[in-house]
Amino acid sequence: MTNNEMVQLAVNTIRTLSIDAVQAAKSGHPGTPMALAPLVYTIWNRVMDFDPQDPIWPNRDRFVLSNGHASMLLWSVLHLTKTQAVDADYENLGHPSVSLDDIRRFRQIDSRAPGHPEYHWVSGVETTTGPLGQGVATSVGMAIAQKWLANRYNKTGFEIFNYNIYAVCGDGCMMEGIASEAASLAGHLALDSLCWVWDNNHITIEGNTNITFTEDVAARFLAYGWNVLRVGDANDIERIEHAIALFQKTKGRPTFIVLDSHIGYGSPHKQDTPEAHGEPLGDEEVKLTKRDYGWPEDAQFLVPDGVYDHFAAGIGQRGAAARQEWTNLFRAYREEYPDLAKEVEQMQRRELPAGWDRNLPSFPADPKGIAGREASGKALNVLAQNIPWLLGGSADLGPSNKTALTYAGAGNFQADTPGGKNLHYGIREHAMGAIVNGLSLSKIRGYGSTFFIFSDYARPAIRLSALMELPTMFIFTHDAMGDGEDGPTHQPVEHLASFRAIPGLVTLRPGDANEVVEAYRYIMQLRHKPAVLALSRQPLPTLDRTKYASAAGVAKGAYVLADAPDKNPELILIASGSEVSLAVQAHEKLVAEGVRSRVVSMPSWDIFDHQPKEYRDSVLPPDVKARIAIEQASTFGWERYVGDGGRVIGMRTFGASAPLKELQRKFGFEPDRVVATVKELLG
Ligand SMILES: Cc1ncc(C[n+]2csc(CCOP(=O)(O)OP(=O)(O)O)c2C)c(N)n1
Ligand SMILES: [Mg+2]
Repeated sequence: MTNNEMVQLAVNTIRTLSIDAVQAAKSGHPGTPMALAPLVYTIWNRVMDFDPQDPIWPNRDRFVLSNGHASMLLWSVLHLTKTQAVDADYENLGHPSVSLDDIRRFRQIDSRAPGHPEYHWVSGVETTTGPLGQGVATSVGMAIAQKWLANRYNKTGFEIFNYNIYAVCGDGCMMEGIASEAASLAGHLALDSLCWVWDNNHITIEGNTNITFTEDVAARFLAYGWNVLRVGDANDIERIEHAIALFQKTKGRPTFIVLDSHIGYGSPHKQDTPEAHGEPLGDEEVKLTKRDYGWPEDAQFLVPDGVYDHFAAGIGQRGAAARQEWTNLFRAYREEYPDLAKEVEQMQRRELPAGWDRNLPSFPADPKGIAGREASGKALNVLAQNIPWLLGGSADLGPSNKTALTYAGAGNFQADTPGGKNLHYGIREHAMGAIVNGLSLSKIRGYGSTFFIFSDYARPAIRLSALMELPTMFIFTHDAMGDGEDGPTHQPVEHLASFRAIPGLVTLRPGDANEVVEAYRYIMQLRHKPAVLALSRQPLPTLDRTKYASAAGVAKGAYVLADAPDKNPELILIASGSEVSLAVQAHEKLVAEGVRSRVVSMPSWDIFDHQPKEYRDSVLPPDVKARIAIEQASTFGWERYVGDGGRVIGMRTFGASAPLKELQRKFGFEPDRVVATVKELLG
């Protein structure tokens, strides 16, 4: 067999595994794997420095399949390269990530070949994709990380981080706004380790793209400042390789490759049709297609002799050599730069450096107090100095969010200053969310920030953070009616409820400056969970912690802040954020009137729900039924804590444009109103 024949055999193995898997599952997307098999073959077997024996080696090239519906492309190459499985503790499990059996059970329960690529479920998947556009946007975060890591850790003679990021995407990704946001920023930042390949097949689900998508995509990317290349035939492996070689030589710009392809390539009746996108070909068509490929018509899940060896001789050997070379380099690096080497190692395992929480502020009691966002800025500036790889920024609201790192040397991340720790995402919240994910997937402790109301624009990426179990951080300020005169367009109502509904996401709404600090202390120790912080715009009284309980209770999600004199309450006021001090004010009045009241500060439902029952019952004794929750947000969900007999003082409508004081009066967030509700409740 000639080498060309071997290459064709390998490409057709990817195609037929994809076809057979979709056919067996009776669902899935065969057409794009059939078209892009040569591309993925080329990137994996000829280009990428990726060692299948160690899929988490830090300087590996990254591959992102943004058109995640074509997941069979990934399952095929992960299988054919015998990529190994690793667990959440980064241990190699000594067996393949995707077995042929997994592929036979494509899209079935527990198979490591699920419908779409899932990070954390299948080793070798660099990011979860499926929601179109997320993958390419995440790849921009990976490319920012590459620049930052190279700047900090590379030294003369020690290129510790010089990897490239390859992202493959389809028309859907190109249509989604998030991709435009991310591409615009990538061009501005001159991210030349980034290469996107657009599968220009003119087909989406509803038909030919002449019904929806007729813009000049290449011109758009030229305008973004990208290096734009075109390969006119997706089957031309030499041209693909050549285009990628041009990418590798291009400095100062990311590269965009337009790849003209035929969806369902080789299928006599389905090629170039929308049916090839998301339906099995059907038994007859499968046979005809295999005949076209010169494949045995009745063979299923066939990996012909020599194909595994062919991948072992390509990516296998190249990846192993690259990793070995890097490992030797890193050993020498550790001798010369032990501190930096230690950082790299800690970061890889998502550990914190010694002394990460030293100098965190503690705020004295102060009735005038300090805004949540102000306290956050102080804590963040301390943490960013203690944790070198903690970095991030805001979507153009830094001065309001107080996320700017202002200490000497923090710097701005720009094309010519890639060591800066202040990222400027621009007004691109959705891309920001994905970029934070990309940073985190690169083991940087990344954060993003905007007003809480605009978290809506980032939610799909935050949801993926939770699905991927990434320790990302989203710092949202102007968390409630504090935005006052800006009115209902700027006042979040349903946002807390919606974040609380995302599985695995930690939502925290601290009640005063010391709770803000404790929230950060908690979040920084998370290794596999994202966190959302909702912080006040306006000053909140700093509670006297000699009189009330310590803010360290934040780590339990909810805690008894102020209690009835005999610790035997007849009434419980539960509050978060700006309503904690309101509850305390009402509590003081009630206690003075002889009501046995307790105040529970509840910054996080999620954390509280994970405490042992004993603790939960000690905070909210089951026999105390008179409970009132107070929160300047949708009342949705509070029944679970106040029960049938309780009340919720919250929002049942949108807010309004007025000074905060008037809004507090209009919507009932005043001590007297709380007291009146208590009296009504206690009869
Ligand atoms: C955000 C988002 N919207 C909609 C979908 C549903 N969807 C999956 S694939 C697809 C069509 C994608 O067309 P294209 O990217 O051109 O992929 P091709 O069929 O060419 O592979 C759609 C609408 C999705 N996965 N994500
Ligand atoms: Mg398409």
